[in-house]
Amino acid sequence: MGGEPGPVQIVTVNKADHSFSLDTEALGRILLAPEVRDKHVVVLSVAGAFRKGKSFLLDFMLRYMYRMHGEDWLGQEDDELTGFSWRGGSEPETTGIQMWNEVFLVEKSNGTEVAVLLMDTQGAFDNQSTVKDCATIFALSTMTSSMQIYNLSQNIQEDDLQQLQLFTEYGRLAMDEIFQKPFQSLMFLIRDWSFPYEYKYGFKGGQQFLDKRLQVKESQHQELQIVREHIHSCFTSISCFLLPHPGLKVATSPSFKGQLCDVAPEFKEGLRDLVPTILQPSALAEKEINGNKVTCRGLLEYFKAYIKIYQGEDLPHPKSMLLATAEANNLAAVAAAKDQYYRNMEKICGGDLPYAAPSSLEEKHEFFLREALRLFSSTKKMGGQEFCGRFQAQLQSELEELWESFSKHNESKNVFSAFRTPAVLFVLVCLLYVLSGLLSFIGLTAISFACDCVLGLAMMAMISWAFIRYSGKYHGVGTAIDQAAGVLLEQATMMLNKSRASSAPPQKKSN
Ligand SMILES: Nc1nc2c(ncn2[C@@H]2O[C@H](COP(=O)(O)OP(=O)(O)OP(=O)(O)O)[C@@H](O)[C@H]2O)c(=O)[nH]1
Ligand SMILES: [Mg+2]
Repeated sequence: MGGEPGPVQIVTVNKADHSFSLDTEALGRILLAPEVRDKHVVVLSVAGAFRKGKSFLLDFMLRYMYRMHGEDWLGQEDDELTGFSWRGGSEPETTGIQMWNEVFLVEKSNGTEVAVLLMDTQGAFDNQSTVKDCATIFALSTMTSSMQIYNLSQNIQEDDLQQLQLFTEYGRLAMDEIFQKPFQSLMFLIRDWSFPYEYKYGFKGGQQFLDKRLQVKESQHQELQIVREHIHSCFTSISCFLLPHPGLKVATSPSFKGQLCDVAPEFKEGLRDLVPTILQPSALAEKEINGNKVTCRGLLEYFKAYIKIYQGEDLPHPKSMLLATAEANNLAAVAAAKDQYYRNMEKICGGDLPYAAPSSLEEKHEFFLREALRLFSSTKKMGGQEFCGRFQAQLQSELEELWESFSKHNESKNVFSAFRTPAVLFVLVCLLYVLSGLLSFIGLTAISFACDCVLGLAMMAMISWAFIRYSGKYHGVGTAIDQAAGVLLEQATMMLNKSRASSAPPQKKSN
């Protein structure tokens, strides 16, 4: 592999436009090294809210991987803790997704060697990331890992489960072929567990606690049931570990560098239980996608494919709860108002009803439009004035569109307008016939012949028009004939109006 062991940034989040990029080359250097590329891969990832000790924990996992066979893998009392970068303070540290550049080859009890990768992720819900950023990081790391450690502080809150539901759903969207369950193992890791008298530290207490929290009961509200069922349906196995508080030095001291002497003994006990349980050879589960074990080489391809999906525009954008709810409220209000307008208009000029006078129809349209807008503004909606204003504008334009189609439909019911084209053509044929007769009578045979030709054309147009109306074919030609007849009629009425105006007696000028 070459180079110093250390974390490598494989996925970067662009702070300016919130886009994602995968460093294929860096990832390739890790995954395509000759000794590992064809080995089945085990990927452990830690994800969760920012500033909760994810990187800190991973560094103990690294210690275990490096000194697996040594008795005291946890290290010397005054060793500084190094590896994935971690620190105190309130500002976020890890960004995007990082991977340890050393792949650990571990022999399982059946003699096969697997490649173990450790992955650190950007903390969710910091002040710089959108919901989409957090969902993408979480989804990507869950999709590519064989064990996702969901790092939580103190308890499993309902909103933690809701976030998990949102993020896993976002992951599931990107995977098109899903047989069985889309993801593998999920481990809830509860930091600073403060109620060992209710549920003991470790896996056993964790499991009991988790069973209680994820229990689906008939008596529960459907919303709570759906979240739990969703989580159960996403992962093949779900576990939980309750980790004690590491002591005040770890949590609050700015000079703390990770020395074990400053770490509370029960936390160290917790690590001695947790880390080997998930990293010992027999516990390592290879990454599987659609039931097939994935090699390091394969994992690179999956990373490339998944990131491409998240870079594209096909997936819906996950939004904050308020924004999503406000949008749903407003859309529902738009739909209700539109529905009311539609039903009202249907009653006056719908499908089978006869032709209505355009002026009275327009009056009714204006009345119902006002009613619909009133319904929209009187419906209680979230999101504030400006946000709702956008939906009101959308409603208005949709109602205008509906009005246009209603008025066109009404127009088409007018018998006179339906027979306008053949009537115009028929009158034209008659006039030309008479004119041609007159012209040939006074000896202007050439002009009379021209008249006959136009007459022939008009007759052909008439026959074509009838055929098109009957067969429904050649729509374009039909429209052209209609338009030509329209123009003729317009010109003729204009000429008539003019001649009427010029023959009328001049009006008296008023003083
Ligand atoms: N209370 C408490 N603090 C811890 C625990 N483990 C580590 N810390 C402290 O939490 C702080 C943050 O640790 P990091 O490992 O950098 O946290 P992180 O979750 O990786 O943070 P981001 O990368 O910013 O998301 C450090 O000061 C650690 O000493 C723990 O179990 N409980
Ligand atoms: Mg971190």
